[in-house]
Amino acid sequence: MNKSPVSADAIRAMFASAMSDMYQAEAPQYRAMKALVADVNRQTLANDPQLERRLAESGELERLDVERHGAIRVGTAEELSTLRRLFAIMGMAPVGYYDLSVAGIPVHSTAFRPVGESAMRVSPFRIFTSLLRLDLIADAEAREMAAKILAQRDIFTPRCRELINLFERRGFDDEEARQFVVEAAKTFRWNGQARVSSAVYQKFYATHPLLADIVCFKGPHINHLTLHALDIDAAHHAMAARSLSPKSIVEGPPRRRCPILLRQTSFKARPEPVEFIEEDGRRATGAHTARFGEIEQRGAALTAKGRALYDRLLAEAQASVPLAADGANARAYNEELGRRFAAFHDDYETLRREKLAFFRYSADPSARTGQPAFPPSLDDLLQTGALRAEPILYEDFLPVSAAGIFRSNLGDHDGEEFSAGADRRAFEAALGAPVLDEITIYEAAERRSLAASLKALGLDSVAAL
Ligand code: OOG
Ligand code: NI
Repeated sequence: MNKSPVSADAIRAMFASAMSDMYQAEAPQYRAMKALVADVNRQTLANDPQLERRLAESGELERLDVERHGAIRVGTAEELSTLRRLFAIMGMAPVGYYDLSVAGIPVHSTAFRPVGESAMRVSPFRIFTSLLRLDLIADAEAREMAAKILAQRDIFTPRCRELINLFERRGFDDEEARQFVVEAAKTFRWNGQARVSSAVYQKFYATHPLLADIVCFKGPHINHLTLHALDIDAAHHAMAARSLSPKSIVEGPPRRRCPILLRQTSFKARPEPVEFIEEDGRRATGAHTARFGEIEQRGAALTAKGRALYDRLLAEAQASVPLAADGANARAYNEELGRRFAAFHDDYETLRREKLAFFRYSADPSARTGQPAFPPSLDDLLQTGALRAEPILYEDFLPVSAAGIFRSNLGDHDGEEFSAGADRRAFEAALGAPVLDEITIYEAAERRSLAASLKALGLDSVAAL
């Protein structure tokens, strides 16, 4: 019996807030970015009273400043599966499988996130979680050393493990829920004391910078938190103006009237002091570059058909104007992206009709005038205003964008080509559970909203669905 008087959603909200406080204290750059994003959001609202009204009505205004996601990277199956149990307590389930090997990054990932509109409204916090793929590391010596070092660490506090077990047996009381949030957050804190010598760090770093980041420390430090920018292009410019050294581009689709999927950008990680334990027991100081801050802006979730079109247009833009490593041709890239995406309809009605995006339907029974045809078609009902369709927001991630975010924080390491491809089965075996399929979630939300709306209108089905 779960005796928890504290809901999973409430625990997640507390956890998100604890992570925000912790990261702001640890990373002053992030604190500066948070202030900047709040400024730019305020400015955007001041210029657009209609937007402000809409956000106020939906309750979105009050939570504008809360973090939307964070990211961590772990080294072993045991770490990943324990995280699954930890995040389940906060109502976060693994959604999506992201293969980053195609971009020369030796990890695969999922996002632990709330599922369902009301959960999302209470707290939209997600954790993008990557698992190291030692099978992609060619250097056998580095691979074996990494496996050995990882096997010797426990990233969770003993109390955190106790609380996870306790919750699974009988749920939490208020005090236990509060303690759990504190202990869970400790898993992701920064620890500048490496567990290895500078020579070992260097060896891993030369093999792949991510290997050094994942293996050399006591735990999977949170590497960024992400805020919602109402106008991501404005916030991106403002970062540069306040010398937060942003990435050269905003990842994802171009700016549009009807936003789709996810646009995101970040300021780049800076070197931070760390301490190594040398072979002779002495301490040596060095630096490690890992932690940054990110902003995001979300749009409509796409159907498989819409997503295929998105993937194709993006790949075409990237092939015809490859972005230089230093971003010097960012303007040309953005222009090309805009040109390519002219082929992606930019009005919701066409996106809906062409089944490129998912929509949430709602009913207004008072708007049903007459009955032109029976059963009426979906279009009839939308035209009379008896039905309304709003795009469903995309709550997941994009592997190409994620790779771009990873890459901007890996120094000048050249991405290599891995011959082995995605390995979802191995990821799920490590996780100890299947990942949920995001398209299925959006499809179900659309179908449920339509069924409920038709019921409210006294119709069982509509013609020509
Ligand atoms: C994760 C990068 C991916 C996103 O927003 O796409 C990500 C990482 O650097 O560990 O967070
Ligand atoms: Ni991110």
